[in-house]
Amino acid sequence: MKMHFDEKIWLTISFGIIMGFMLITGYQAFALNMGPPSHSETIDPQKVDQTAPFDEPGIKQIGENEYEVVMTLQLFNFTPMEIEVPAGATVHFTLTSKDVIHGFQVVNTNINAMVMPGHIQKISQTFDQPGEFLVICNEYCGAGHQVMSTVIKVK
Ligand SMILES: [Cu+2]
Repeated sequence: MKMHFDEKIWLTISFGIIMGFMLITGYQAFALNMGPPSHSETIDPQKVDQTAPFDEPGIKQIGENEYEVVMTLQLFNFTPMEIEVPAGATVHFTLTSKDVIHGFQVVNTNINAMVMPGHIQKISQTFDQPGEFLVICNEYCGAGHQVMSTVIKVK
């Protein structure tokens, strides 16, 4: 196969860029231990009900207009079912799954997280506007996936 000299140069540069990215990503992942934040805390998925804080899922006020929501996701619902916070509240979600991979997406916010069994997912959000925010599971998790939803009420 005959190849132009220009083509060889571009192929070499492209290959070099790809290798560079792979080396940088590999160095960050393995040498600097920079994984996704959800990987920093793990839990035994068989013992979620016995492990704090998931032994008491619910909503807790932790500051002036600041709340912590400890939530478990399971086929096919969210626990707690009802979340109600005042407008302007900052909510820190601590999530884990009791069975398979679920999604935690809050419509009209930037929250869109994958919730995996064995891992603790943390995500914070300030709800400035009152309203009802639909929460859906956006990872296909089984036959009842389409009914897996709840609502966050901001009053
Ligand atoms: Cu689900």
